[in-house]
Amino acid sequence: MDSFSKICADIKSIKIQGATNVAKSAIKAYCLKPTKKSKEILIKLRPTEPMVSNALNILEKSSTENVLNHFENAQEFINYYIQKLISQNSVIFTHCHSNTLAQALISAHKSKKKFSIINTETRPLYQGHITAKQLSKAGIKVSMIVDSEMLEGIKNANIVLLGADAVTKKGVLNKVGSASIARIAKDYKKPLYIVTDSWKFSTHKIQIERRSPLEIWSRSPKNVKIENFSFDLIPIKQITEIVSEFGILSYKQFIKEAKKSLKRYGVK
Ligand code: RUB
Repeated sequence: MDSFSKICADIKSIKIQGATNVAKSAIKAYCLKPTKKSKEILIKLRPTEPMVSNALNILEKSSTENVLNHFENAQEFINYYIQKLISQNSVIFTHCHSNTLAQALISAHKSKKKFSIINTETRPLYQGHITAKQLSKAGIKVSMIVDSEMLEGIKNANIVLLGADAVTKKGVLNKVGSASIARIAKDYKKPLYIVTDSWKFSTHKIQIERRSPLEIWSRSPKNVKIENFSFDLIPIKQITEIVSEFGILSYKQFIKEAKKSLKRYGVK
């Protein structure tokens, strides 16, 4: 298998996981084979990740170095704003694995902010284990719960922080379970912040990826239908604010800034 195909296979099989890692790897793959066809292939691999098409479109008008610098700069700003957002001794609830959020939490911990995490294991692929490993290795206190205990977890937290796969005009798409988390957070009056790079914004219709039923049950009875939606939508009204490289903004303000910034690169 050539290097381009290897990266594609790793993105498809979720070995490469999380919107930003997927977009960075897509850039790397495209640089190995910069053709129209490879761009199409890369965009189709993970349909709920508009950051891939945004980054590839921007790459046509900018250098690889500029694109990669964007990711680093955005992360640094997000680290700064997360550090400001988190109160001392707070309990933070999160779900799945967002590298953007994990890096920001590690950075806040390094700057002496004290907090602890409650995170879900995140069935069926257990990305919550990645979050728990990264954060605990950095010295952050982590409690892991099964997904179905999310109500209790949110009740015991002060704030909910989630990553994003896509930010749309209707709301945020993130790992399946995020919509339930947002509803529960609203009920318990816990603030919910989305932590994201603005390149995940899209005005296009985003398809929700359905993955193999085998991820859920490899030897299920023939007459059992298994639904494996990978993401769900958090409606705008359940989101307190968005933390991005632009700051901690209302949904409306974030969209305005994201549109403006993508327009500068010629992305619609
Ligand atoms: C991962 C997921 C993450 C976002 C954001 O889902 O939903 O919250 O992708 O990640 P999956 P990041 O494991 O199916 O890719 O902040 O790293 O961009």
